[in-house]
Amino acid sequence: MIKNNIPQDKGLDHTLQVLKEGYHFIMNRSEKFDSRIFETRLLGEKVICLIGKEHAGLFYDNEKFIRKGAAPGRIQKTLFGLGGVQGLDGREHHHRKAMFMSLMTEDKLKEITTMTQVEWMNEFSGLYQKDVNVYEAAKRVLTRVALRWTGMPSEEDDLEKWVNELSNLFENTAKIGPKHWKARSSRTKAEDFLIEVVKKVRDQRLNVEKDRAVYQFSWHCDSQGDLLDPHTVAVELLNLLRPIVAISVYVDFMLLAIHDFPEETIELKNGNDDELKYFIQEVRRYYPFFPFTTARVKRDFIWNDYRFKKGRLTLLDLYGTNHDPAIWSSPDQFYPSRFESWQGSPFDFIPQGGGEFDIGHRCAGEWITIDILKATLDYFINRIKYDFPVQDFDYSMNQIPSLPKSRIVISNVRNI
Ligand code: HEM
Ligand code: MYR
Repeated sequence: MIKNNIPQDKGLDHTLQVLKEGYHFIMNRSEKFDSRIFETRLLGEKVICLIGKEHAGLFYDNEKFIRKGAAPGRIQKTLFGLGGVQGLDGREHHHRKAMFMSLMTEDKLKEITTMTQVEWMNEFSGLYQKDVNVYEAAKRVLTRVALRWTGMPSEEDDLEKWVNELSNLFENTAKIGPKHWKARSSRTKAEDFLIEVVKKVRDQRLNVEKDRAVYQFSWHCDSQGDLLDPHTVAVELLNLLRPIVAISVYVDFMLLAIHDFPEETIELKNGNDDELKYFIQEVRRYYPFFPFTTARVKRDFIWNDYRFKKGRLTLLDLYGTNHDPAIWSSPDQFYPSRFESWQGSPFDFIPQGGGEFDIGHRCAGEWITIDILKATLDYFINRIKYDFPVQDFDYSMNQIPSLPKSRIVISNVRNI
């Protein structure tokens, strides 16, 4: 029997509730309807919301969902860029995704770990005894890492400019009014600069190492064998530069966890690799960052007796799935050891999306994120000592992305 009765969130439009309820919007309704699937209305259209492991498995079925036209226009024009990998499907997506995944070799990951260690040491040399805003420091450190690792031509004098343009893209994408427009202007400026870089690489006015992303992307051919247009290369280079800097949000929450759960840091002393990893995984599970991801129904289908209509916008709740009590015992407790027994399913722990890397839209930078955080955690636990002065450690659940209000300030920094 076909039910066709996906629970309906009554009312004309719930966009304002998303702004009010933030990371809890989907969870709140899922609890109210006692259902991991329900339908609501956002930005003037019907939207299906999904939460949990089984529903994540459905969402990442390429036969059932596509990404074309799925991301809201304002997110595309700021965070993602137009023509990038996030909006591609099928063969075109697999080919473009391979361009990203070819950079994620063991050697390249080791290199980014070393770069992170070096840049934290550079950032802190000379700053001893002073107060440090960890979020701002992380953005500088990771901007240097991002520029160096991708092979971007840049001078230390340009650093502040890059920090600002790249941060605007993820800090202000979900804002409304002037901040959102600031993000749009940063995208235009960054893309224009990168288009010139690509042109210079192609006509050999700029020499870049061949194994760097700037070179690889500039000479990448699409599935028809044609070079990508320079704008698309710029968008994809920003899909590396921007999120590497965005890891600063996790760095900040990691420091908050060090402050709030000191008993969980004891095992981290002297860098036991597994313990570092469990702590980082728990930071990525526990704290809010990327709220949900979007797709559209590819063609009419029926699943578990529910009717899905071609074209329907569908949201998968990433934060909610990471806090689903059916998957995680005491989900609101910070407990890194839970990852000792985690089975590694692609659908239950999805802070950076789920499913597969190569043929799905799972985050291309998940390994980089883990390695950068591991090097950073080791640095903050085993290389330096510091105090946490009085500050507001609270964070909001309806600011997207969320951040500790004080941005985490540390003082009296000294080497161990
Ligand atoms: C995709 C989150 C870091 C590159 C995604 C998706 C999410 C995400 C939620 C979409 C998954 C989906 O729609 O199914 C994050 C978070 C990060 C992060 C929270 C922490 C800062 C990175 C890094 C890189 C990166 C460091 C690159 C170095 C990408 C790319 C995609 C992507 C290229 C598009 C993949 C595709 O469409 O196939 N990320 N990401 N991300 N991410 Fe990340
Ligand atoms: C990145 O830069 O790609 C990494 C993380 C950025 C997170 C920014 C949070 C805003 C997400 C808005 C909702 C997206 C709906 C498709």
